[in-house]
Amino acid sequence: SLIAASTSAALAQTAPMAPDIPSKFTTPVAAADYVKRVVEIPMRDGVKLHTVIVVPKGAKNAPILLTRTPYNANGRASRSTSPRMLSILPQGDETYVAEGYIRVFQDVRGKYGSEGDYVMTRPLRGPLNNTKTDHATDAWDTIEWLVKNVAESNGKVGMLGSSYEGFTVLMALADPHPALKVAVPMSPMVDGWRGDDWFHNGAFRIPTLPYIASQTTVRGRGEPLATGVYDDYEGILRAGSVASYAQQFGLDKLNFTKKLFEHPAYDSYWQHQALDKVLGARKLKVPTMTVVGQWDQEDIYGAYALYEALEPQDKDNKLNYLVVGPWRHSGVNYEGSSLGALKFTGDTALEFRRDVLTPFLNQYLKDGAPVADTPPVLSYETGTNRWRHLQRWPLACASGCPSPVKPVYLQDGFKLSFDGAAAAGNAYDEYVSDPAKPVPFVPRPVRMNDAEVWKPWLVSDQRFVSDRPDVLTYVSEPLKAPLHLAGAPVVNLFASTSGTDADWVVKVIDVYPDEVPSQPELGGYQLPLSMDIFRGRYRNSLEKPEPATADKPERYRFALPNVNHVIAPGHRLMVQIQSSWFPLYDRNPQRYVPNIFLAQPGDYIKATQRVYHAAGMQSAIELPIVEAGRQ
Ligand code: PG9
Repeated sequence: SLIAASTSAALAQTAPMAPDIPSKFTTPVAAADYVKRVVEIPMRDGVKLHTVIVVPKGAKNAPILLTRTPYNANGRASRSTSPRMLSILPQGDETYVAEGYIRVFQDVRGKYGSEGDYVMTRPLRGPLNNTKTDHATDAWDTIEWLVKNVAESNGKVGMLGSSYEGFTVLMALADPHPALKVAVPMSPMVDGWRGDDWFHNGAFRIPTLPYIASQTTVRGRGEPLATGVYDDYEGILRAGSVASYAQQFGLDKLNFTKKLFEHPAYDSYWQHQALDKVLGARKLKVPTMTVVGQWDQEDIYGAYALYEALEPQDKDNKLNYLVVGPWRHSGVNYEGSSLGALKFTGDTALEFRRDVLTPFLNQYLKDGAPVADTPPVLSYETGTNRWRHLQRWPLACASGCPSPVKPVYLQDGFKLSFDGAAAAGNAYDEYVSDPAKPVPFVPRPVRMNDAEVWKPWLVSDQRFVSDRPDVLTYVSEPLKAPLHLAGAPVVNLFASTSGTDADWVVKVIDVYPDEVPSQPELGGYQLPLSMDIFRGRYRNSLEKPEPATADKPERYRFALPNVNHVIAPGHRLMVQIQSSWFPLYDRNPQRYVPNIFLAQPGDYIKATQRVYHAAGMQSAIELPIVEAGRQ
């Protein structure tokens, strides 16, 4: 036949042994709907920063959205190899990219394609930085270059990004270029000691160490630690201390590890870097929408602290906005219809990006765009699962909020009650905290690299520890009416230790009814609403630690993370208390040593902890309860 003849003719022209890899080959590409330019932008000190600019084809007078990253600008702008701009950019960009934005990613100084030295979360020029450059100047110089050199731009720039990329947004706000018209820091790192990435209230977060390995061993992406132990609980415990774990992988030789080990307390090194304080003391000129997830497992502290610090400058509600979704860390940029066992009323992250974020960006960046209807605070109220448009945050606090706080007291018999009179019975409950058997933060085996465990861990069912002998569990009667919490619970603990230092982990939990017909696996679920750790040595001063006196009850007072949740009737309120949370946090040796990073094996001792519920020593959690009708 004709086909057979032409096939064999064609075959005959290609010798069987003709090499199959040509010396040169270019794959024909379908016409892309964008143009990608890669440029090296010079900073004021001559250092060039590697920058990827993606322009929609045919764009004119288009606004620019800039993200400054330590995570590889080339990679951030090539999610796939598609001819479509929406497909090559990150999933979270989709809603606004569809509106014709120019998208720019830039490697920060010293990372990936950029020249210069990398300094982890480089401090602003000032007491900790005596050079002429920082992230504020680098953002300034970059924006200056972009508006002058990107011919398709309308001269207006917005910055957005999550986590470290949110931190670089805040840095640009320290001295913003006049073309920077809007800023959206998402899950930003604000204070590495108080409650974001490195420490929480002085307790060290061990995942910092592999992060240091991935970020500071090489200019590109470092190798994961080859631990050789499947269960990180076992591997980290066996090392004996954080210092010896770091030594095992040579991380003690890296400067950022040294800086951490030299600054265990909240000294001037940390205070000067706290961006809520730094930015609160400067004039806020750029409309800023700070975004965070209620269950942000990496940066749960900073967004609220920043909002609070900036709010006094925004009497007219025109500059300082807060958005809280039912999300994990950076969850705003992904699919948001569920988190762990929790299911919401649709893709909450997409709803926010489409209905609130995009109109907000458009208002400030697109020529002639309408004013967006942006509420001062947008918060997803979990439990009832509804977005709430609010005038302020929080709704309940010790003073100056629509509702006051209301203490719930720990009572004898492991009860919780709003009645503050100490019930007859034991003056305290006690447990033995053994550093050789720390309480795990998720069920073992603990795989710190398992993203499926890490991302939703802040909503994980707490039943796996509630009956451990070293966890105190207090629970209320089933609620008769809904209980709406909207703010930060404050722990007010009267407690003693037989050692000379102790950690206190406190959890506020919503206990589901015995059966939940609509989602049976939630029957009896212990849903953490707000939980954190406090290193006892800092009870009187975060800067100057002090040993505890063995067996003497003392007051430990600290705020837990913010929550906006309604506990439904029939559910019960629970509080759990324990003295370790491993291996997310390093163990407190429980014998006071000046620097826990340098603790020796013999310093780790068992201690008997007592939590008091006696007259004059009534341990309580001050709850931000919204009184009916007071929003
Ligand atoms: N949480 C990460 C981080 C932020 C800032 C400093 C260091 C780490 C992040 O996700 O980028």
